[in-house]
Amino acid sequence: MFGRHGPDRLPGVGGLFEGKRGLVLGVANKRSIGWAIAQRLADEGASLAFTYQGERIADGVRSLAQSVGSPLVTECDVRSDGDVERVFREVGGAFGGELDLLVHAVAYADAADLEGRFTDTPRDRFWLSLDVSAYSLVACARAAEPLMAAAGGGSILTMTYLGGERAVPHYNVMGVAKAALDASVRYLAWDLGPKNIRVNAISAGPVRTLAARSIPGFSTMEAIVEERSPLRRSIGAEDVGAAAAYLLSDGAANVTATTLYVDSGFHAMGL
Ligand code: 0WE
Repeated sequence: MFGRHGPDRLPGVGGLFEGKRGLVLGVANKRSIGWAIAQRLADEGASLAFTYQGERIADGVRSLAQSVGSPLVTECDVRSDGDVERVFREVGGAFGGELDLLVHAVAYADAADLEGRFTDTPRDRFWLSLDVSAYSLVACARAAEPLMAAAGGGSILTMTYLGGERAVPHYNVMGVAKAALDASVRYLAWDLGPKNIRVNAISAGPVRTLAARSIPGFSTMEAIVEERSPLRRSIGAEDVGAAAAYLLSDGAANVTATTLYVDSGFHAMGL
């Protein structure tokens, strides 16, 4: 049998991530970028734990996780230090005290703040967005460090967006959160490098996730990428999955503190 990513493998034989253990945060449904990354890793033999936020999506995430033979699915509200610490204790328990891969695909801003003027962002919702979208990477990296050190090293990957470097209309507070996230990637890479833990980001162009479809003007953004990017095409979650597999693999052994653009080249254009 041949799937999209080549021949199916016998369990335990020959994949790029055979014997690797990973944790994926930020899967909400089958269209999530986190899920596209997870599928790719699982196809190549990784054993993956998952977290979800809120009972509303628990059943959906459990059934996705089950389809790739996950040993652990647990709730995590990344705003809670207690939750993050418990989750990494559970992960350590499931994986013999070691962890190789961490995928952080988490972000949140109040929908109201992705529409109007950035100027109007209230203080509480500004900090909520930075807490969930940026600080959560720091909290997870800190909790992952001993598990990855025990494994002899590891690879951490987060998702960012061009709106953290340039003003993208309506991206607003999420842009500020991504700027903090991008800087966090560099400082975490410096701190964790001596333990052979790499920290990188993928900057994806607009991907048609469920969250994205609720954003007014999303189709217009896709059309702009299709017209003005060097490759003249929009981005699929599977494109992000493939790039993620590279950054998480030993093929990227000397790649850290960097951002890989998966955006059809859009970021390089001036107009
Ligand atoms: O990072 C993102 C969006 C992440 C996101 C999406 C939502 C929708 C539902 C964060 N919070 C929420 N909150 C919700 O209530 N992207 C890179 C996709 C995106 O979102 C935009 C974009 C692009 C691109 C919003 C405005 C303008 C451009």
